[in-house]
Amino acid sequence: MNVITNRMPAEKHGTAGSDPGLQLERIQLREIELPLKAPFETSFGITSRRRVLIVRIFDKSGASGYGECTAMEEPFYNHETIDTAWLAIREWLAPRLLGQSVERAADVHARLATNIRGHSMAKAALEMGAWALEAVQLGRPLSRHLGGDRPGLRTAVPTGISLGLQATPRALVERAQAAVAAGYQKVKLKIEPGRDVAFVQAVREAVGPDIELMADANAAYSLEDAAHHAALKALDAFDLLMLEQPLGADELLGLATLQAELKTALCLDESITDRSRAKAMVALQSGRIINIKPGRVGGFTESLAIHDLCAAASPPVPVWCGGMLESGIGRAYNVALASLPNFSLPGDLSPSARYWARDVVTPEWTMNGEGLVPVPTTAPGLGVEVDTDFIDSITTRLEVVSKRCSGVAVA
Ligand code: OSB
Ligand code: MG
Repeated sequence: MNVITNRMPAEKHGTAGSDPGLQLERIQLREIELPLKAPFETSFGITSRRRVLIVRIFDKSGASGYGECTAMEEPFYNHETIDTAWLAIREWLAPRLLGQSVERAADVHARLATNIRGHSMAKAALEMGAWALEAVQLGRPLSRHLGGDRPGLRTAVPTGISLGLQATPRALVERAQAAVAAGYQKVKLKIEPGRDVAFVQAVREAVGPDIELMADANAAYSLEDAAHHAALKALDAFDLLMLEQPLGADELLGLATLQAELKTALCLDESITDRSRAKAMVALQSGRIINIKPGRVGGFTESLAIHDLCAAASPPVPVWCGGMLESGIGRAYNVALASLPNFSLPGDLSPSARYWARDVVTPEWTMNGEGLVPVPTTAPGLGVEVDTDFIDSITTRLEVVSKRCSGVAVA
């Protein structure tokens, strides 16, 4: 059997008495099960309950930061799953951090990315947990720790809603009207071949021309299929704010062809796996807007890089923060990220009550009648408390990886 010793990034040697860094000691992995209030259907499948991987990173003093892995149960949105993420964290990623001299949360991405390919959602769970822990150590709210001294940080973030596929245009229209009445600033409609033009048309006619409407195909169309191509072109008539990920994640050239044919801006989600893909989108004109999901791109450091390169592009590329049906823990990261200034379009940041009978944080995430979600700007760390009794009661798997050894416990 060949055993390859993986090269780790070079250690940074501080001088005696210098900053001791994060001092990461122990990582707890926990799987919880949360039933959705209503099933959520996209072109790749139906989700009725979430199995969510929550990580908790402890430092030497016992302070901790939570992180949420956005990988789903099956490799339908992307190739990762909760189980591949669990394996990657335990076997390859946690050993890169525990007992190692990690100075800053901003260094964690490079430490996890060097010579370990892929597994971005697994990396992101740890990386964002490290940012949260560092925010706790410094006594700062996560959003302000992340935003630093950038001008224009938001105190509330505008949100839209992502509506799953429905059986009939009528059912979709009812949900869209309810969303508009609730104050959501944008309505996103999931589409797939066969449930597209008539559905979008019905909603546009029902809500009128002033509502920000968009569609998300989750990569379900191919330009090689004439009927698909015709449907995508027909969507151009409905004055959509954007059309999200019509083609496959790797189809940057096909997306550029399609973008040249449409008035509607294309927005990329699955395609943007890191900053180099964002640069390629801009250079190839494969889209004009980016949905940043910090989990998909490996965490906050990469999200900040994409945010900044989009702001510096000419013309600037607007970005917004997507969602992955996160629990209230993951939502804290998305809300903090969306408080950055170039998040100029409403995100998919619905309040807790849209997804869950009971969320895992207190207070739960709320939205006001203008579609605004308040950003916690005073309490250190996430700005919400994790309801530990509740997450204990819905935990189905627990494992601790520590500096010296790893142990398994089943709740
Ligand atoms: O493509 O944006 C997507 C949910 C799961 C997987 C992919 C997507 C979505 C959503 C839901 O659209 C957004 C939300 O969390 O409300
Ligand atoms: Mg999407």
